[in-house]
Amino acid sequence: MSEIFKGRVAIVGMGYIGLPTAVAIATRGIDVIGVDINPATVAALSRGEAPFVEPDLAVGVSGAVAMGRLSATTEMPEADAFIIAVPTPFNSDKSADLSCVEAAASQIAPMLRPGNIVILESTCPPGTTERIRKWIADLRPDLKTPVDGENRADLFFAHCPERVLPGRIMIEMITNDRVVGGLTPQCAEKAASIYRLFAQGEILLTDAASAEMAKLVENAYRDVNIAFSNEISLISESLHIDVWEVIRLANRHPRVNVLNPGPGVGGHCIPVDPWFIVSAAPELSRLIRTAREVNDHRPHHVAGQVVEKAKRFKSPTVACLGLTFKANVDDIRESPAIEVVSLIAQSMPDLSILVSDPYVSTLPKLLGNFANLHLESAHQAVERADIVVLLVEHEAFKTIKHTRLGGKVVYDTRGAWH
Ligand code: SAJ
Repeated sequence: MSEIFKGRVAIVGMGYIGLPTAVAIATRGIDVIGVDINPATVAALSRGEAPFVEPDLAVGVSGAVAMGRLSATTEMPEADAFIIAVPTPFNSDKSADLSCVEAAASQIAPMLRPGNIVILESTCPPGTTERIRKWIADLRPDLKTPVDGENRADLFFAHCPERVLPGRIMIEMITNDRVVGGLTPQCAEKAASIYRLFAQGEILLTDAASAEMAKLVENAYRDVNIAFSNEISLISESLHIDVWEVIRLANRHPRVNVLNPGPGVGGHCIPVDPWFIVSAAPELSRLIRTAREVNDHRPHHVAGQVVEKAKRFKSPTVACLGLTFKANVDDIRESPAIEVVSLIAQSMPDLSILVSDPYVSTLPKLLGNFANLHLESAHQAVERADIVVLLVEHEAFKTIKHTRLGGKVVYDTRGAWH
């Protein structure tokens, strides 16, 4: 029979993954302590408030805190299970920066007692769960860790990669299948007992390295497919063929599903994770590397197109709609839209640029220093613009009436008005 988890869970990192996971577990009647280095995050959670926007998260946080199941702290507590959900960006050479993971492991180490489990949710290169075991084994020689698949140990280690889509996190957290990779089968089974508390999808047990690689493959798969559509867009543009029409037709084939071209690939996952595969096997990752390069080039191409269009006017005003990394979220991390706007502003200092995003109330740092750039309401920006560039297909923009765009040059990088 499957083990049922009882005990207390500490989740390290109260971000886009850690906090929704905390809510999902706390709502099942388990005590969860959220740990974060940011005192403002901890203060917001302690008041029962979510520190960022994600559908249904705010109500989940206030409910879990009011029930007394979810609390937050900057200090590592004692617990039965520790889930690490901290950022894993890349270094300048595109290798993974595991400093936050290592810091979390070293803070968890002194709190560990026999029977505890440490679960890594952050996306990491293959072998990281084993590295965590080693870091902790060095700090706690008094506790036996599972070496070489040996089952008898005091501590358990697993990798359970998150795979929820921003904008649908609270739903996908519950409904997605879940990959649970243990350093030993016992580790996997123990980790699964936690995910079974809330996951309605299937729990797929495996080893830690396969789980680590599967997660990277998921995001690289998406990146390669978006690169394909971005390349089709470039080619269609050069042949004066409407790419949206091409994709619409091609996708009527029963085994074809071309994704949407756009101004580039953003967020903290897809532009980052494929590099972990490339740096693990540089000689063998030609397609994955090229896809990254194709997608990274997109903002430059889109900005170049806008500049070309602007040159046709005497003193043009350009409205750039959308700053977040994708539609209907407030997340601006690695946003290609911001890069596009910044590239345009740099190339044409005399151009008047009006930017608008219903999820962004102050100009992001990268855009703060351009004298020719202002944040505006979408209504005002469109009204005053000669050129309207749609960078993010927020619902609020999709409903802009076509008549309001009449007489303007429209560059819809997302095909939302097609
Ligand atoms: N994008 C396109 N064209 C498309 C689809 C997306 O240009 O057809 C762009 C988006 O605008 C955005 C970027 O790609 O800038 C990434 O967006 P996304 O919606 O594809 O993915 P994320 O980054 O929000 O979430 C991904 C998801 N991974 C996969 O779909 C394989 C999610 O399930 C992961 O949990 C998440 O990464 C993560 O945290 O790793």
